[in-house]
Amino acid sequence: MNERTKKNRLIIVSNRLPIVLSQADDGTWQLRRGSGGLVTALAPVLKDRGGLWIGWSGSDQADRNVVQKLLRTETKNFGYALKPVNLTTEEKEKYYEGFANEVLWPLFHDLPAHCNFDPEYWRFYQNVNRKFANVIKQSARDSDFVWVHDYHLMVVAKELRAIDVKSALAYYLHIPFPPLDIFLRLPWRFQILHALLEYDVIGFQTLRDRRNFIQCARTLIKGIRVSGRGQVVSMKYGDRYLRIGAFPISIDYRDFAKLAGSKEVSERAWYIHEDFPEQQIILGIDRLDYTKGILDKLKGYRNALRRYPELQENTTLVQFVVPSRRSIPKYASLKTEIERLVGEINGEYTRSGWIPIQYFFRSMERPELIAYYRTAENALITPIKDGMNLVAKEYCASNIDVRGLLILSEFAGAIAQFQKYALLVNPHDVEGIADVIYQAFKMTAEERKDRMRRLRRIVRRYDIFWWVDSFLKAAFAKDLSDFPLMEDYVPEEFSESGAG
Ligand code: GDG
Repeated sequence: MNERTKKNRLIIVSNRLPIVLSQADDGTWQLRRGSGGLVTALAPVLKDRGGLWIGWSGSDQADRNVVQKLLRTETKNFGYALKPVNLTTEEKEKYYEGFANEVLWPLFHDLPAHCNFDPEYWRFYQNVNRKFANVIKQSARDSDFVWVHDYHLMVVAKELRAIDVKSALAYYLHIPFPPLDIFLRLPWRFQILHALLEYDVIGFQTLRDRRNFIQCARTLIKGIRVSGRGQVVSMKYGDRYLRIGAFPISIDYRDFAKLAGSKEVSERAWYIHEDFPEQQIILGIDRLDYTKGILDKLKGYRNALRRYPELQENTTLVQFVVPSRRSIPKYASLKTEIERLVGEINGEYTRSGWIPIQYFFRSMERPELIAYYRTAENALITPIKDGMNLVAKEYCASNIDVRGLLILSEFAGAIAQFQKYALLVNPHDVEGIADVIYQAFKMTAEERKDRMRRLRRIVRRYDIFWWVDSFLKAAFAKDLSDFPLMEDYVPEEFSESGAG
């Protein structure tokens, strides 16, 4: 990191603070530290340079004075300060569940038919983004580096500029950026684009997302000029220059690998396999979400059982669906559909002593999750569109016995780094998924080992700490030629057979 990057204090802004609030039986509220990859990566940077994390506490039920007090007393050992943005129940419903999750989420995952373009949602989205901006202004100094995260907060920079905040403003989008024809459907397309262009640095997961963004900006806004090649390019907008880059997010590789080798995980992994003697496990772990292609995966597996009977009694699909966003009707009905299909497939193929699909609707503690990653011979990940997909990276990092094979959708962001060594599937191609499942079943131990070893090498090299570092460097580097395309990165390539 160069000298300038060291000087600036960092303000991280995300929809949620990195904490979990919960209410005990006696009604008292408790706070614990969140555990996601983003916190793991950013906490040391925040501690190091001093800083602040701003976000919503995640609860509209807890009294705001109680939240304030908990934040004051329970986060002393975090090493950085946390500052809440309080949301009312109506704001939660219309900004978060409404605009973020019923408009931006489906649209940016190429599903405009799932969108509910309610103008009331848009008004709330702007108001809440303004609320965030006002909280940021209370703390921000001109020399700070404010780093805003994700689709909930796209217009914060515009609000900050409007109230004369002069800090450097950066933005990272964790989900895909849609192609022009899809983005055009958004009734507020101009407002969103203009607002995004108020940031100084914008990061996307992949080159494809960046290209979509640049194409939208060039088409809808006059006078945009883009120069440079490589991972980070420069965009001229009026008299301002922005930096636009592709930074594939990642995980703490070492932490996953270490936990995978722990006694607790090793024992759990052994017990898991005891339940499936002489069988290959095909593992699926997905949040309940229509973007994750869970139904497509189930149909693909059913087709595989039908066309390749050898897979019957020799494979089991272990599918975890992790509860998520259930107050949104589309999610509740997806759950019903998944469970109907699982029932249908199990009803058709179950034999005495063998059930084709083991289905769980719950979340897991980390050791259990990692034990499944470690022991499953295959991971089957079939999103119809995904910003990155960290499950794919976590599976590789945890696969310390190097026996696992990754089967991954062509539409997950992770494919740009993994396409040479994973087996690729198009989630819309039921027979193609089936063929690849059979190909995986037949693959030799040596080929599996070779592929997994190379995948692990990529995840180890480009881990979450690399991600933070390269984003910050891109913001401050004098010369963009410091950012050639990453090695191991294949921008876009489709092979005719479909299979890796
Ligand atoms: C968004 C973008 C992008 C899942 N089940 C359990 C559990 N998990 C953890 C996984 C993983 C995370 O949740 C899921 O991350 P993904 O990347 O797969 O998907 P999204 O939630 O949709 O995330 C995505 C990501 O943001 C980061 O930028 O990659 O494209 O959609 O870390 O481990 N963790 C535990 N128990 C579970 O049951 N402990």
